[in-house]
Amino acid sequence: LPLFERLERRIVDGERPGLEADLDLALTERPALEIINDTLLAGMKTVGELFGSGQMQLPFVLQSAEVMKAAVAHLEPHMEKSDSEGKGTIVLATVKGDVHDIGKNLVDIILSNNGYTVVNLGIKQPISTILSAAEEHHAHAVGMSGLLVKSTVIMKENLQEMNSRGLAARLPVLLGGAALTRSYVENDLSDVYDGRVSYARDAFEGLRLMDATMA
Ligand code: B1M
Repeated sequence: LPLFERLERRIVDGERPGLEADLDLALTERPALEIINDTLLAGMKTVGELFGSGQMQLPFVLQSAEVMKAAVAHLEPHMEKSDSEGKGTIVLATVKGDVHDIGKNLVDIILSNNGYTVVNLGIKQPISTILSAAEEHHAHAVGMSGLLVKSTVIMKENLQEMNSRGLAARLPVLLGGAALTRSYVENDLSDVYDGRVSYARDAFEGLRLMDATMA
């Protein structure tokens, strides 16, 4: 297979040996971010479709995710970094009950490379932990990721909790993850939080929204 198809295939097949060599080769032709966005994420999309239609079993999905993570880790040092720093602090977490973190970690990389301090709490984080971290780090925003449909319900509860703690005036919220839709966030979730709630389709929209929030 040609290089970029082979790389995409590696994600789908969860094939790690030789990954780094292929990525190094790919880097001579395309920037790191383009490799992630156009090639690796296309592979993850196929994994999702195969899994969703019952053609792929969970252990293989896990292998694909591990190859994806290794690929991103290998590419990260090659990503463009802006000179700006100190643009603000965001606490980032995957919500309670949800283990998916590839997207969240991409958001971390993109924001960190573009001048933000990111406090990445990891997966399965209850709102109490997220809010303690936000207070401790004087965060300017909270970012929540979730890929399961049940995570959208958790996000709603989290926003209600934030509202009842009176955080709306000072803590804007950024939401993302495959289970969400723009209309669910903008219509249903915005209603439960008196502060700013924004939906980011991908990590770059997350960056644009953070820039807009901090402006
Ligand atoms: Co899971 N899984 N999974 N899974 N998994 C999904 C989400 C699913 C859609 C697959 C499917 O059925 N087609 C489905 C959810 C269905 C539903 O809820 N209705 C599903 C399921 C069912 C499950 C389990 C329940 C399976 C089981 O155990 N029977 C289980 C859940 C465990 C749990 O969470 N409690 C499970 C487990 C796993 C693995 C552990 C095997 C693995 C995760 C490994 C890991 O993350 N470390 C996994 C994977 C890999 C997937 C799919 C195939 C791929 C997810 C991914 O990494 N995509 C996924 C299929 C899909 O999403 N369609 C699926 C790439 C990633 C870059 O995309 O995270 O969406 P994403 O991030 C994007 C944007 O959404 C956005 O930016 C990124 C791009 O730039 N974004 C943000 C994300 N977060 C953001 C936050 C922001 C801003 C933007 O600001 C804060």
